[in-house]
Formats: sequence, C-alpha cells, structure tokens
Amino acid sequence: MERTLSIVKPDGVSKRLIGEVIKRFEGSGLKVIGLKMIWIDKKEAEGFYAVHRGKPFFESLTVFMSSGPSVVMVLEGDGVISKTRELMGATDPKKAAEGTLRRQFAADIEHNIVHGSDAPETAAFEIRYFFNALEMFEY
Ligand code: IDP
Ligand code: MG
Repeated sequence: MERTLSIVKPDGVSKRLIGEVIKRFEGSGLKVIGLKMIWIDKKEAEGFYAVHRGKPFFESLTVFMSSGPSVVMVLEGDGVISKTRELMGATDPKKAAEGTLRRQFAADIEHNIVHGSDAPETAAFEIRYFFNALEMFEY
C-alpha cells in the first residue's frame, strides 16, 4: 500500500488547522498510520528540504519551518501521494484550485500550511526522516 508524509506546518498549527487537515485526509479514505507533534529545528529543516538548497527561498523556508511546532503524519492508501497533493492544492495558494486546503487557508506561497511528498522515492526519504518502524501502525 502506498504511503506519504504530510506535515501541518507551523502556520497551519498556529491557525488551529490540525483537525481540518486530518479531517480532509481521513474523509478521502486515507488512513493515518503515524502521527506526532514536533518542533523541527533549523538543521532538521535544512536536511528535510535539501533538494531546495541553493534556491532563493531556502533560508526563509527553513527559518519558517523551525519557527514553531509542526504535526507530522504518515498516511496510507491507494494513490495517497496524488490524493494528498490534490487536497492540498498548488504550492502557491493563488494558483491552487478552489476548495483546496492551500487556497482556503494559506497566506502565501511560502506559508502554505501543509506539506505532502511528491513521489514514492521522496515519500520513502521523508517518512524515514521523521518516523521509525515502531511509530507506524498497521490497523
Ligand atoms: P510543494 O510543497 O508544493 O511540494 P515545493 O516546490 O517542493 O512545493 O517547495 C517546498 C516549499 O517551499 C513550499 O511548500 C513552500 O513552503 C516553499 N516555497 C516553494 N516555492 C517558493 C517560492 O517561490 N517562494 C517562497 N517559498 C517557496
Ligand atoms: Mg515539494
């Protein structure tokens, strides 16, 4: 079964959107198999977003991601990667489809409340980055 990593980013947590994000994922038939609140530090944010190192927004993004607690979760389901990306909407909320999480709640392209892996390989890396085998559950 396909898995993905999602994060309710610090802006999403401070806007009290943890429940809203999980409600939409679960409401689409996806299963939460791992879940925790963590405060990502600057170095961890840099490692997580290593593919974006060198881009103009890298410094600001990693400061933002370490600015408060996040909720990280592992989701499982058929087509979970594309389903979560669809529910999130485009990176830039101005370009995100009507009714998506980012369109509805995000402030701007950086502060866009939620993360979701974009491919099976990145999902595998991202899940391992935050979760060990004992923190994910079959049910
Ligand atoms: P994604 O989260 O939709 O997969 P990515 O291109 O992987 O988007 O970028 C990772 C994160 O970096 C975005 O979610 C957003 O927070 C931030 N970001 C991406 N592009 C920009 C930009 O042009 N300016 C500022 N922040 C950006
Ligand atoms: Mg991405």
